Amino acid sequence: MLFGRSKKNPVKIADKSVVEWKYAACGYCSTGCSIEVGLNAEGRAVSSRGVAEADVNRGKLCLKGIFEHELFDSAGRGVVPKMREYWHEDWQETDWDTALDKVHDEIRRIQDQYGRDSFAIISTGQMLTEEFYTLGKLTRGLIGTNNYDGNTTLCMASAVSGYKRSFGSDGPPGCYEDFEHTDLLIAWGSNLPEQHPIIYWRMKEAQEKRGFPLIVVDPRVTMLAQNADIHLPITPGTDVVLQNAFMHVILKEGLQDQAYIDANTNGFEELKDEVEKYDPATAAKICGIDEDSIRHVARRFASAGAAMQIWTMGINQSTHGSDGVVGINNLALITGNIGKPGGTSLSITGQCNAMGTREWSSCSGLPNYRMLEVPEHRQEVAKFWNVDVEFFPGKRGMLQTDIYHAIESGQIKGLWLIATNPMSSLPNTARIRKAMEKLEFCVVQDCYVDTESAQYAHVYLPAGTWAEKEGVMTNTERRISVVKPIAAPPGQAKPDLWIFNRMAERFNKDGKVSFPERAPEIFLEMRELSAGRLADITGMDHELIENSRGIQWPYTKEQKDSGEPPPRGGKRLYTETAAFRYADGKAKLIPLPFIDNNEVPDGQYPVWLNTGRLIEHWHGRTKTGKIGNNNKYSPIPFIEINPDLCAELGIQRGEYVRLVSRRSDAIVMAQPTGRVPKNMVFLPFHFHDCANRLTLGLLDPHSRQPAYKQSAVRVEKITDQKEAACLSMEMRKF
Ligand SMILES: Nc1nc2c(c(=O)[nH]1)N[C@H]1C(S)=C(S)[C@@H](COP(=O)(O)OP(=O)(O)OC[C@H]3O[C@@H](n4cnc5c(=O)[nH]c(N)nc54)[C@H](O)[C@@H]3O)O[C@H]1N2
Ligand SMILES: Nc1nc2c(c(=O)[nH]1)N[C@H]1C(S)=C(S)[C@@H](COP(=O)(O)OP(=O)(O)OC[C@H]3O[C@@H](n4cnc5c(=O)[nH]c(N)nc54)[C@H](O)[C@@H]3O)O[C@H]1N2
Ligand code: SF4
Ligand SMILES: [Mo]
Repeated sequence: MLFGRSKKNPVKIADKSVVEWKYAACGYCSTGCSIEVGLNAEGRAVSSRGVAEADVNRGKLCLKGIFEHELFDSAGRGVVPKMREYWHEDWQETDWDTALDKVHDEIRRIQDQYGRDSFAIISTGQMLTEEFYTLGKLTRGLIGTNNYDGNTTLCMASAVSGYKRSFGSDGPPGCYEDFEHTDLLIAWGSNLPEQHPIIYWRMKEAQEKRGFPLIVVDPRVTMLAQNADIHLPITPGTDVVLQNAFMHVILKEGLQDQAYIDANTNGFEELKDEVEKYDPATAAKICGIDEDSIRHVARRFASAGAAMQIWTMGINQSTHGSDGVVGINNLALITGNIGKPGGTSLSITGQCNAMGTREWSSCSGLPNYRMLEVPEHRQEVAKFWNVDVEFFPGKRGMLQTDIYHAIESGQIKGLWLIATNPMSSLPNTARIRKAMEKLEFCVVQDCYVDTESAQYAHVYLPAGTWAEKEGVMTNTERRISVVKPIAAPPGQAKPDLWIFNRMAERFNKDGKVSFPERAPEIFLEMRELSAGRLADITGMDHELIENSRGIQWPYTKEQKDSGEPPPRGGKRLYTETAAFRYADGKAKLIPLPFIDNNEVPDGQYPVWLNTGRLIEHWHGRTKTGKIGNNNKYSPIPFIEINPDLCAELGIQRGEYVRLVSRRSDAIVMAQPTGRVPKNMVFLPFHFHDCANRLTLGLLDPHSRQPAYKQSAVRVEKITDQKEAACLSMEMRKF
């Protein structure tokens, strides 16, 4: 017998026989990495690699980007339009004209019968910006429903609302380069190494060079918390209390930047009165962080030369999500940490183009942060699009989470879902299921045909995805990158832009409104509309963006003409020279009284249910569930559970357990770990019909975003493990 390494085959890297590399930006998360996809002699995509000269990722990619080319021919892709009379019938294949005519006719039938707003449209953060802009023009300018929103309400709505309340406008003020200038970083509810691996790499590299302290606020010991100098394991849902306590210490000890406050903000006295109530001893009892740590972190934050805060869903997905964002902004403002290198409040965005939809989709208003409520904005856009200004609604309609309630109550009768899968991603899916069953007409436009939501559709439109399309995306730091077509959509599937343009023809019979066919032309149209706006892109075009491997907005014609190559665009907003977006140019300090309105653990449901993500999977796994190298890491729904709780309940590692909430139950595998405290389980929400059976999802009053991370459950031991394994198979789908 042969033993030892010398007898083993040497490791060989497979030769993929790449003959050509094609450029795109990654279509998963909002980091915005530049990718090159390798094609073999037959033109098949066989490999992906990071682009070395791209400023964002500098040659790196994470586990999702590296296998992204496998999406093109993955299982479950939709290849032909389908129709049926009732959602529970079998599908009939059809042609595009028939399917699109049906959608047009049903939209108009429902609007004629029940009123314009009885048909709702819900889109996404995962299309290209020109697609968002075109859908916005079609919806606001021709279809005319005001119940038009995106899945970003589940994701970034609290950040948007918090930025608007503090600064007078949405738009993240910082950039990744700030890591290279900061003296201290607080990360609130953000697991950067798993959810934004390349931003994490940028942060870690800067930290290794400069040695700034990293403070992580998260109830779990996440991968980021493991690497932190100080980990503050906060009681779920109480971040606002900790923020108020930090400010209490800063103001009591006179550590604020009074000159900055006086010159740039309103509302200081009101804020001071409110935070007076949050002395560390009182706050500690609510937020679970001891007094000394509160004092210590507050002092270090206020005395750092430049201090930076980032956050993600641990803040946004809460009943005080918008307040949590305002609290972060308050802290930044009272210490003068906005708009300066290393001093910023940077929301880490979620989906690849969640920013593009905020800027251009018209979901919350009109293009480029214009508002339906502002007469000049309405006039400008109506004239530009050649539509009647009175056709625009006077104010924003329902948000996604409210649209489902309106379907339940019969106010909304028809729904067009575009690149979002609410049956997997909305809270309390039993309620969503009932709503979907009530729809008179539902059309699902998705690159996969096997989504949970397509079960309830009357028409299915097969879409292209990612680099089967052409257009731009904006990342977390406002950097616009271009995606170029690398593969053709499979079968008869079509790019979303093509679908919107064909739909527009049906609503635009007299040709009054123009719908350019190609993304580079649409970009030029958007560019015109951006002149003088916050997201000014008048200096950009597709070619310049590609050659620069991404440009940050604002990047104006004047900047371009002044010609400093290569163009970098605007690194920061609200710098010394650029005012806040309120009329007087000042930011608002807003007092944040804390109201504890969450579902909290009790005798019957004694354990916090915290839900979130894993590095290898993407949301409902329509994509990563089909890619072996991603799916193999965690094909089975599982919970992180504390070993002490396992011991108390007699649960062994790898056994299936039942989680029960007031809504429903789910079968998951137990993975004991010290990452969660004894009174919490963490459940990744990637698995079919699993996490969101359990969640309550109370809504934030400002942003209407659900509190996905704070529900109460009970963990039950299961004696028949075989049956449990079969039940859990259902949740593994794909
Ligand atoms: N691999 C991968 N990457 C992704 C995604 C994906 O599906 N897979 N999705 C993308 C999208 S759309 C988004 S929005 C981002 C999300 O990125 P993240 O927000 O970083 O990810 P999550 O796991 O949802 O939640 C982050 C943390 O919030 C913590 N948390 C829970 N409750 C609280 C609380 O009350 N306070 C605080 N401070 N923290 C709390 C959780 O313990 C968790 O560790 O990731 C993006 N990147
Ligand atoms: N419990 C719990 N639930 C959550 C969260 C949580 O942390 N916990 N997080 C929430 C957050 S932050 C988010 S962002 C949402 C995400 O919620 P969803 O938007 O429902 O999630 P995805 O699974 O990414 O759905 C995107 C759909 O678009 C399709 N698609 C992808 N690319 C394209 C394309 O180019 N064109 C078309 N037409 N279709 C495409 C995909 O196949 C998929 O079906 O989930 C939310 N739900
Ligand atoms: S970090 Fe995000 S953008 Fe970069 S390769 Fe990974 S998934 Fe793609
Ligand atoms: Mo998200």
